[in-house]
Amino acid sequence: VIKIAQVPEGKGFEDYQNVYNDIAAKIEDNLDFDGGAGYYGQLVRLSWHTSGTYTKSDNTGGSYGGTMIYSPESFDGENAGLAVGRDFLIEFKDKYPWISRGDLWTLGGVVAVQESGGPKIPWRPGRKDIYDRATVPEPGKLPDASKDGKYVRDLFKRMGFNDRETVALIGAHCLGKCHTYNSGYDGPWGPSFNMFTNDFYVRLLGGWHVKKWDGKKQYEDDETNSFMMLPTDMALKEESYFIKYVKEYAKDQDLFFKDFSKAYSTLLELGISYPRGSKPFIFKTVDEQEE
Ligand code: CCH
Repeated sequence: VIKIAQVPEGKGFEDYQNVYNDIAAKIEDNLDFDGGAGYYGQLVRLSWHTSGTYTKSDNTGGSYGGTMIYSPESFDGENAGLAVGRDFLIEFKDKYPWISRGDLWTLGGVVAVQESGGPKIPWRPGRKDIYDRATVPEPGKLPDASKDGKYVRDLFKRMGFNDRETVALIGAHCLGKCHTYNSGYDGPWGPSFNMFTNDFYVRLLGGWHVKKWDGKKQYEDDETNSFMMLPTDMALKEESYFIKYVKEYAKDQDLFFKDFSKAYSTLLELGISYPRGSKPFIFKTVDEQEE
């Protein structure tokens, strides 16, 4: 499958900045959502799950076709709860009918990262809605949080990411929460779950024990018993090929921001062919536009 970026006729930076601003305003109007997490985590997870089905070896999956509304991808257990993010964004598909689902869902993630205090995420438009069921990825492409480090390493390698990029991407767990009704896991990774920071790595290096409960195996922090880590998060600390990056990012938020920006930008574009020399957009935050 060749997935060539095609920007709708006559659309440019300002048009997409307008969509960005509308999404940002709606996030701002709903800061109380999910116990104060807002929509940041939900939108970043949506952008990642629409992109993370990618397989480099056969160029299948990825964000291009906006296929998550179709079965079996829509029923993938790992996508449980993401209709919330898709529904949040759908009014912008009505207001801006020229935007594709893939562009809207990935742009939502960019807005969420930037507006919660994260780095600038270079982003390019041109994904096209695909109605062909043959292009809808099968479940099993997105990670299962009960697994170990080798599994995480192999899964991200399937998308074309190295160990450094893998660790950088999972730092997005600074945002949002786990919900028993979605995944069986419960709680936020830390107290600042509506702010994009390097806090995930700082906390991961602290003390953790297995949570005593009836639910799935997860970890809770020794200090307060109120924050969580998934088994796959803990694996970043257990494996020598991952922990060096955890330590670097815990020490140096600027480095994390730089590496996250590059890897996340790449994630959102996996499998898409862009015209030679096409320049990504760097959107202004709401704050920058008010200055
Ligand atoms: Fe994640 N993530 N993620 N994750 N994730 C969950 C929630 C979020 C894994 C498992 C889970 C990335 C990598 C991994 C977010 C962003 C990213 C949940 C809870 C599970 C389980 C879902 C629920 O219950 O609602 C596993 C396993 C991996 C890799 O090993 C990557 C990469 C990213 C982004 C770049 C965000 C944000 C959330 C919070 C969602 C919310 O609703 O607040």
